[in-house]
Amino acid sequence: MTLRVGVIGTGMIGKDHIRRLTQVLNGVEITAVNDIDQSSAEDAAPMGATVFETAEQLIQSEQVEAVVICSWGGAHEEQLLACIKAGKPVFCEKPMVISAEAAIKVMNAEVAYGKRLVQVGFMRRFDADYRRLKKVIDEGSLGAPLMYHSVHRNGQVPEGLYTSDMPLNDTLVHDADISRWLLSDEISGVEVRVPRRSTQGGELRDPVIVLLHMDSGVIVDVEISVNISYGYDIRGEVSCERGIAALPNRPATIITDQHGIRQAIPEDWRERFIEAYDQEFREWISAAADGGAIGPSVWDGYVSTLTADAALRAVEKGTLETLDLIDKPALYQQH
Ligand code: NAD
Ligand code: ISE
Repeated sequence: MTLRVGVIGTGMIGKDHIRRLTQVLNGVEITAVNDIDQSSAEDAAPMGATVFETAEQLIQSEQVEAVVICSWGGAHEEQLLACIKAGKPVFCEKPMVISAEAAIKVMNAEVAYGKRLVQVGFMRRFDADYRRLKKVIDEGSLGAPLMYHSVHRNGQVPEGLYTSDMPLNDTLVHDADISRWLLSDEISGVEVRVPRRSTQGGELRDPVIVLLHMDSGVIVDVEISVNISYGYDIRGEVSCERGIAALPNRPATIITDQHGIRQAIPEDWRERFIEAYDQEFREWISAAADGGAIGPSVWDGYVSTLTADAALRAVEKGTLETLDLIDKPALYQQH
């Protein structure tokens, strides 16, 4: 059976996902696309796909069984609610939404529907290196985790696309989600430290150091540098009671020549996480074909949004800001 998918948002990641859905993965066909920039949608549309004028028309269309949302974060709430209303499985890029109120609206709609339909684009959970790291922690041979060091370095951010808060309201969500998943823990509080500002970042508050306080007492430190020029560099190291487990640097091949001993640096997220995105969609296609979703849920999107909100308060006030989570609905207890 072939899953008929409509893609909303045909910018950088929308195009990359269209490439993997049409050229890499099986069991899926793109039958529809939409973008507020009609010419971008027309350029990106695979042969035979219909270009819809509005996202709502795409979601309602009988040509579309499941939806992939790659529009800007502020547009996700309305599009997610329309997908849930139509009872269609939907993959939504991060950030799921941009306010706690919006996250609760989406959660209430999915809970009322009675079944998971939404998968949030936290692709690190599908990355083979992160999965191996989690297996080591879960096996317990190193003892309990005590600290996690997460480094999130991005080469550059497109000028003018984001506000100065971007490292905290857009980038941090990945580190927040992977920390919760890796450590099987929940975030209870957030602190932010702001060092000397990089001249590479214009108006952006960049870099920042975020401390995530976990329920268990583990502290996660996150370095976010979104304009570090040299490339895309993601690191992670868990310090446990009897040892340390770390992600390898990627790509893993080590070159030795007259210039020294070195590893290449990925240019951006598309290169570093290429296999993780493929796996994320492989698992999504299978779950969506069954009418559901797998992996990162609306609950996970909600907690990451609350973490971003707490980080924004923490940076303004210079305090430790706590997360005030609602009770977790039964729908998300297993996930
Ligand atoms: P982009 O600006 O390149 O593309 C976004 C596209 O969405 C644009 O073409 C824009 O015209 C379109 N759009 C905006 N609002 C719309 C609406 N209401 N309806 C239809 N189309 C709309 O941005 P991008 O880098 O492709 O990012 C898109 C989303 O993906 C963001 O939420 C971003 O945070 C996320 N993202 C995730 C990852 C990841 O690693 N998971 C990587 C990059 C981007
Ligand atoms: C981008 O939006 C992403 O989501 C990438 O995964 C992240 O690493 C990058 O910093 C963001 O700009």
